[in-house]
Amino acid sequence: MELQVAELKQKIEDTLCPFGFEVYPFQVAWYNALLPPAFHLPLPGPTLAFLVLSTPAMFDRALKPFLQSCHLRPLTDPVDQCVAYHLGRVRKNLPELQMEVIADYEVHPNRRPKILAQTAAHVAGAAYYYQRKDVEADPWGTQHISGVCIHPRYGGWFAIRGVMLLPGVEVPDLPPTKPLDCVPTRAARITLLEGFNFHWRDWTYRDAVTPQERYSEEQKAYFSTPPAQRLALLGLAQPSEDPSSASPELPFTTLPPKKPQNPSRARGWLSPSISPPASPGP
Ligand code: B12
Repeated sequence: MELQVAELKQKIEDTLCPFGFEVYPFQVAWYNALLPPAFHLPLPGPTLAFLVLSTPAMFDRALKPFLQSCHLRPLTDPVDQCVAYHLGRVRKNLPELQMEVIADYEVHPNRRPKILAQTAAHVAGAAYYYQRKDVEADPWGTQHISGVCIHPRYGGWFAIRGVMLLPGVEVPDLPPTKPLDCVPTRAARITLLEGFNFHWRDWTYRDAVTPQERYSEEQKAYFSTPPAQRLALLGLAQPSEDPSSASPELPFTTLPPKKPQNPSRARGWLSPSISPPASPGP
């Protein structure tokens, strides 16, 4: 890996890894090469970017302490605020760099996602993105089948939180890292995609590989609980709506929309026949 990238990666990891995040460098060109122009990131191809994901440890190491702190604002999702807070720390620790962060939930006015998180995770080598086209002679006819990323150590027990773009930092010689194909057989890919699309609430698709760590029962309960009752589940009170208690501005390109936040916040531009899940999970 280029020295400059290795140094930057180390600095970002020092800031984020203790809180249950992982980061993976990639070139904007690798991402843009797989997507139609409407999804392109408008930066020169060799621009350095980092994919950020959260592991099961994020819940105890980052989210719970964050919820207990005074940073929480009403109306916006606590997990999104927590991630924003930690990415803001990266920005503070690297003041000399221009940095643009795009979170997984950010959408354009037409509701199209600003970043295709799974494609980014795949090109960054973080987690293999299994799609319908990775199954030969698939059995699903005209059904819509969404793809799913599987992490070699956490299976499906992780979430992609966004990308950090470093405009002006160009790394044309960064070698691409292939994601590990940890679900190599047709049968296992069918089970995985059916689990993700039709039974995701039972969590089983996340065990497509035996994970090093899963979400705790408490974490699963948190994400299975409707957003309005989640803080009570952890024995915490809702934050006051007094604007003076607000945390600093989130460091994203746009502020997150008003809640409830779930993947359906970004689905409006897709086929309206896909019904959103009742409760978002990570
Ligand atoms: C909209 C959305 C939904 C919608 C629609 C789902 C869909 N994929 O169509 C709904 C509400 C149904 C949904 C549900 C869920 N979601 Co959702 N959702 C999203 C969201 C916000 C955008 C996905 C999207 O619109 N993609 C657009 C389509 C067109 O992209 P695409 O299918 O990948 O197509 C592109 C690729 O094929 C690429 N391409 C072409 N050739 C090639 C070749 C290669 C090699 C590669 C890599 C790419 C590539 O080009 C295509 C575009 O032209 C993402 C977060 C994000 N910002 O990406 C989360 C996300 C996909 N959801 C996620 C999850 C976990 C879920 C749920 C389990 C609920 C939950 N949160 O617990 C359920 C699962 C049910 C289901 N059917 O998907 C996770 C998936 C994590 C993972 N391990 O993959 C994501 C990444 C959120 C996150 N922060 O981690 N979701």
